Amino acid sequence: MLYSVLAGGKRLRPVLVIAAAEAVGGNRKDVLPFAVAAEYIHTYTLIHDDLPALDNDDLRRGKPTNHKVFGEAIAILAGDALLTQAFYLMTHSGLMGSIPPGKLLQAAHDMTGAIGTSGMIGGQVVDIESEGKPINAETLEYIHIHKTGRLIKACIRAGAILSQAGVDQLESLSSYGEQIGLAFQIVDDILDITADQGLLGKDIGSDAEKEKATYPALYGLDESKKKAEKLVEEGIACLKDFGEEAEPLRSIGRFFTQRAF
Ligand code: GRG
Repeated sequence: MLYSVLAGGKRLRPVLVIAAAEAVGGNRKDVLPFAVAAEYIHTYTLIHDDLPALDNDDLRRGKPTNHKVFGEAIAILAGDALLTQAFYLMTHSGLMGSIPPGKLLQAAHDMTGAIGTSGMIGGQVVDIESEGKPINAETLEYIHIHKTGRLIKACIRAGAILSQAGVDQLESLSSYGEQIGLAFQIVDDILDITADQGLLGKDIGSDAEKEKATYPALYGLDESKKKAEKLVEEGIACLKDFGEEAEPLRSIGRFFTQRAF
């Protein structure tokens, strides 16, 4: 568990929890355990996604994948344990004493929906079942929104919910999260083709090798880039009623399309 969590990574999901909390007047210290839980959930998906039965990748966060170092059995258990530990943290009212328990429950419940069968796992299942098959734009969008976008959106919603965002604020932040979440996976597809492997820290070219459903495969690189940029623009526009306090969210959105890793 420590090996994969401490291997590095951009920490985007916990940063989004914190940035969303601060955008609605919350405090980063108050939401920190929940933010850590988001990173645990994300790291679990990476460990499992890299397993031989799934993507069978050798490199992650610039290091050999978890199963390459510890074997498959321990990698499976490390992922399971990170997911379990995430729920331990998300519901830990002792560590988040300033947050009303009802808000903790709401954010944890929301997160559960985002990463379960009708969220991330659902997207991952359709992704696996689509390998090597021609798919349409609608199915591709479903895969990307669910396997990647839902967790990103849930992190933003969690920061806002825990910091007692108003209904309109939560609505705007959710829309922002939907747009940038989809953009993030489109850019991930692009980087699998164009990135420098050393900088990216994971295997490149693996999507094409596995005949994965990707935006570049369906639309080409240029059109995919345009789509991601448009989504980020639209996402940032959802923050129009926020002031300076949402500037980190706007910058993160821009980073999603400008990133090289
Ligand atoms: C349940 C067997 C089983 C497997 C689960 C849920 C799952 C596997 C996979 C989720 C889908 C997934 C891994 C999507 C990829 C999301 C993505 C783009 C990850 C890379 O995120 P970055 O770039 O990574 O933020 P770092 O390393 O920077 O944190």
